[in-house]
Amino acid sequence: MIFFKKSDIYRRAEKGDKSAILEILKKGERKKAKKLLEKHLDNPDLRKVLFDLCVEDEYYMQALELLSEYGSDLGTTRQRAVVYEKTGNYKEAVQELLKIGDFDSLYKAGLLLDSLGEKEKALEILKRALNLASPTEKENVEEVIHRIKLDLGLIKESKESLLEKFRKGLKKTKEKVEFGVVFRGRKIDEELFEEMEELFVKADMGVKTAVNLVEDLRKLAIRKNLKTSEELKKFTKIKVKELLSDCEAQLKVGERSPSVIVFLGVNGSGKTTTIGKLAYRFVKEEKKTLLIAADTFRAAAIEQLEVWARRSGADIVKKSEGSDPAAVVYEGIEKALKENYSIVLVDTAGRLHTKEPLIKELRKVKKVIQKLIPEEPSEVLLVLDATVGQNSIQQAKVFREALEVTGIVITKLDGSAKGGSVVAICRELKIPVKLIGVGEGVEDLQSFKKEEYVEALFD
Ligand SMILES: Nc1nc2c(ncn2[C@@H]2O[C@H](COP(=O)(O)OP(=O)(O)OP(=O)(O)O)[C@@H](O)[C@H]2O)c(=O)[nH]1
Ligand SMILES: [Mg+2]
Repeated sequence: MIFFKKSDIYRRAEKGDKSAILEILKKGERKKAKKLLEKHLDNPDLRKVLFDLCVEDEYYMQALELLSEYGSDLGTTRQRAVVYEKTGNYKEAVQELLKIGDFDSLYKAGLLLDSLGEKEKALEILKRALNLASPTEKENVEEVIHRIKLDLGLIKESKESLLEKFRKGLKKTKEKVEFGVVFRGRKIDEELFEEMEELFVKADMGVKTAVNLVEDLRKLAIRKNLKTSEELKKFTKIKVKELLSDCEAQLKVGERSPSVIVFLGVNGSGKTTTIGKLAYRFVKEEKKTLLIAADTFRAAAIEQLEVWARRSGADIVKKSEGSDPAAVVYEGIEKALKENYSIVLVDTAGRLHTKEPLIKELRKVKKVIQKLIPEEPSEVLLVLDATVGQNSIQQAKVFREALEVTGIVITKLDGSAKGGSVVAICRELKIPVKLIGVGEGVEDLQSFKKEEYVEALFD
C-alpha cells in the first residue's frame, strides 16, 4: 500500500488521482472526497466512484442525474434499482429488479408494479417470487397475490381483518348485551354498576366472575376518582384482559414432524368442521396433512371428514363404520411416518353408548399414538360449542379426566349470544383457548387473541 504525506494526498486528489481520493474516503472524509470527485466527472473511473458514494450516502437524486447523464453502465444492477426506486422511477426500477431475478427483487418488482397499477404484470411477477420464497416469506407474498386477485376481480371472497371476524363472531352477544350502550354518557353510580353486573351475567361470563369483576371496578372507580362511564369502560377492558391473561396461547405444531393433534368433544360441538378448517390452513401453508377418521361411531361422520379432506386437499385414513378407533389411528400414524406427513389431525367420536368406554377409548387412542411417536400428540384440543356457553364446562371436565387437554377450541361464536363464556370457560378450566370458530366456511377459524376479543366485545 502506498502512503502519502497529508498535503501530498490532497494535491494528488485535486488532480484526479484515484488512489489519493480513495485514501481520503478511507479516512472518513466523505464530503471532501465527494467534492473532489465532482470536479472530475469527465473521468469514467472517478464517475463510478462518485456514483457508489452517492448510493452509499443516499444522495439518490444526484445518483439519478449521473445515470441519466452518463448512461446506465454506472454501478451494479442492484444499485441502479435502488436509485430508481428511491427517486420514484418505478418503471426503471422494475426493469433492473427483473434482471436480478432473486426472491427479494421479484417481490419488490411485483409490489412496485402493483403500485403503478400494472396489476396483471404484478401478479405474474409475484407468482415467480412465490416459487422462490422461503416458508416464512410465502405468507406475505400470498397475501399480496390474494389482494391483487381481489382487485382484478379474479376472486370474490372478501378477506376480513381479524378484528372484523371477531366483531362478526360476537355480533349476537353484542346485540343481546349492549355493552356499548351502558358505557355511553352515563354518570358513575350504583345503578350503573348493577347494570354492568347484569350484562356480564347475560353474556355468560359466570355469576362469580361478574360479581368479582364489578366489585373490583367499584373500588377502582373510587380509588382513581373516575367521573365518566367512558373512563370506566377503559378500565373494564383492562380488567377483562387481565382475567384472560392465561387464556391465550399459540397452537403448538411444527416442532416435530409429524405433529399430531387430537380433537375431543361431545357430538355436534364442531370437531370435524374445525379439523376441516385447520386442514385447509395447513395445506395452504404447503404442509403435508393427514386426517384420521377415528370417529367410527357412524358412517356419516367418516363421510363428513372425507368431504373436508377433499375440500382442503388433505389426505385421509379411514376404516368402515364401527371399527376400532385405535386401530384406525395406528394405521394413520404409521402412514404419516412412512410418507413424511407434517401434520396429522385425529377426529374422535363425541359419544359412545356410555361415558366410561368413551374415556377408555380416548386413552387408547393416545396410547397408540405414543407407541409409534412417544412425544406426540403435540396438542389435545377440546372442542366446545359457544352456544352451550358455560354449561359446556361440565362436559369439559369429563374429557379432561380422560386425557390431558392442552387447548380449547370454542366454535360457533358467530351464532351465540354467550360470547362472554370464553372468559368463564378458560378461567374455570385453566386451559388456554387456542382457536375460535366464527362460521362454517373454510376460513372461519381464528387464533384466539384476548386483545381483539375484548375490543370487539366492548365496542
Ligand atoms: N356457525 C357455525 N357453525 C359451526 C361452527 N363450527 C361447526 N359448526 C357447525 O356445527 C355442526 C356440527 O359440527 P361438526 O363438526 O359436525 O361437529 P362434531 O363435533 O364433529 O360432531 P360429531 O361428529 O357428531 O361428534 C355442523 O353443522 C357445523 O357446520 C362455527 O364456528 N360456526
Ligand atoms: Mg364429527
